[in-house]
Amino acid sequence: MAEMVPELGGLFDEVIARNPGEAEFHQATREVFESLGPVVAKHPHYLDTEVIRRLCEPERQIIFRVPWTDDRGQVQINRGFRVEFNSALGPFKGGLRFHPSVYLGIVKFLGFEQIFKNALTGLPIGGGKGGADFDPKGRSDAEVMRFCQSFMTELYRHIGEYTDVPAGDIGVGGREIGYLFGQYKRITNRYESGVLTGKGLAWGGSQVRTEATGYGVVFFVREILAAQGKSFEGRRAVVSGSGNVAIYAIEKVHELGGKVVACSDSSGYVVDEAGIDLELLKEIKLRDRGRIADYVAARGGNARLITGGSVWDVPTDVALPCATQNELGADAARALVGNGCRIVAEGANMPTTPEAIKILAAGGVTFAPGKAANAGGVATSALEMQQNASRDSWTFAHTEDRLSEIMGAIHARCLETADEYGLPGDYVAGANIAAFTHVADAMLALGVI
Ligand code: NDP
Ligand code: 2IT
Repeated sequence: MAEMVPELGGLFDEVIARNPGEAEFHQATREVFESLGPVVAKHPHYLDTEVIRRLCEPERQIIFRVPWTDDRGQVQINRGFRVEFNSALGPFKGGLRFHPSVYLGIVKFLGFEQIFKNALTGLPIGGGKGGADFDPKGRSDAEVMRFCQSFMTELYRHIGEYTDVPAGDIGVGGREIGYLFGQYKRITNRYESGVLTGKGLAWGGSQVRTEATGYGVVFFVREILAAQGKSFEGRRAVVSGSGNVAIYAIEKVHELGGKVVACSDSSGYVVDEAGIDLELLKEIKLRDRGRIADYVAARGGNARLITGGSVWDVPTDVALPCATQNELGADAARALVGNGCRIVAEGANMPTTPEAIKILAAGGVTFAPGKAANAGGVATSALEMQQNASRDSWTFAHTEDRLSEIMGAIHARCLETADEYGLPGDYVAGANIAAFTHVADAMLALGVI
């Protein structure tokens, strides 16, 4: 990664001063600022017009109380968030995260990343993110439903198909989107399908949206491999996490002839040299909402559960971090480089620490940042919005073709932009610069608003 140029250093100091204590937001803005040196050198008007300063300030931030009653009759209070970051390219668009670690700094980092990711898709969507510090683990369906209904009872007034369109993220999948959509429909008395994405196929959802983020990351890696004259055939992969993104990344690696030998959850990781048995993993994780230890118990054979250490200690050609932010640090990067890993592509948002990115680069590893590599999920959300707007529904094959084309186009755009700025093969610079210029040009055209 490049160092930040002095003209941007002052702006970055201001971001830190104006947003104290939001470490993840600082990290995400720093990474973009570090890429923008060559852009402001070539096009100083991006500095003169203060468009960068504007971009760092969300258009609107909503924080609200979410009261609900648990199964024992006890009142619970959580905090809900929606950060509507930038709507220059389209309605605010981005997921909702339900996890105990959620606070404003996490939502802002995710919303900021989302602006650039959504711009890279080439589709008309702005950037936003939301969520709550609610922990769905161990909660009954009825508790999750009451929580979602209370959350939407406040959120509904802020969203709409032309305004802001939430979707899933950590802890928010088809079940939660169903309860949220049901409550929105009830309160507004409108069957407004385009207000949320990630809906079920029977009630306005799109084919491939469930699979899209995981499939998209693997399509992106297929492009990287193709650019190097290689393919997935016979290659080993390690995936972190075992949620929505991880499961469908594993599925697509296997379809393309590779073998995923390890995956994880927050309690440990499993090594299965025969290749992860995806049907079993889906039963445990999607149907039973179980733990990775249950996979090892059911699988038998040589599958091993490891509860200390890191999934990145497992030797691999391709590493796909698909769990959470800052899960792949310096030690993990050194282990990957030492074991001959060639490609790291982020399925999660900002899973690789800045120090780890430097170590990977120095070790000759190709690194694909999340805002490019995991854009397939939100891109397919935009395809869901298209289908809702035209009251149509497309086939799986057609939708997957669109996803594959979009990932190919993002890959090409990153490489072309990196070349244009004299940084060949630098996917971080390519993604940040291509996305920034796209959004900033739209903001400038719309005036000072
Ligand atoms: P899920 O909730 O389906 O799965 C999350 C997985 O990551 C689980 O295996 C979970 O383990 C693990 N995990 C979560 N938090 C932690 C933590 N603090 N430490 C260790 N492991 C953790 O979420 P998704 O698969 O949807 O999201 C995964 C990542 O992908 C996130 O970074 C998300 O922002 C990103 N993403 C998601 C998209 C989507 O369409 N869903 C689109 C683009 C990016 P456990 O169950 O033990 O908590
Ligand atoms: O991080 C992401 O891109 C998502 N969680 C998906 C957002 C969306 O609106 O589909």
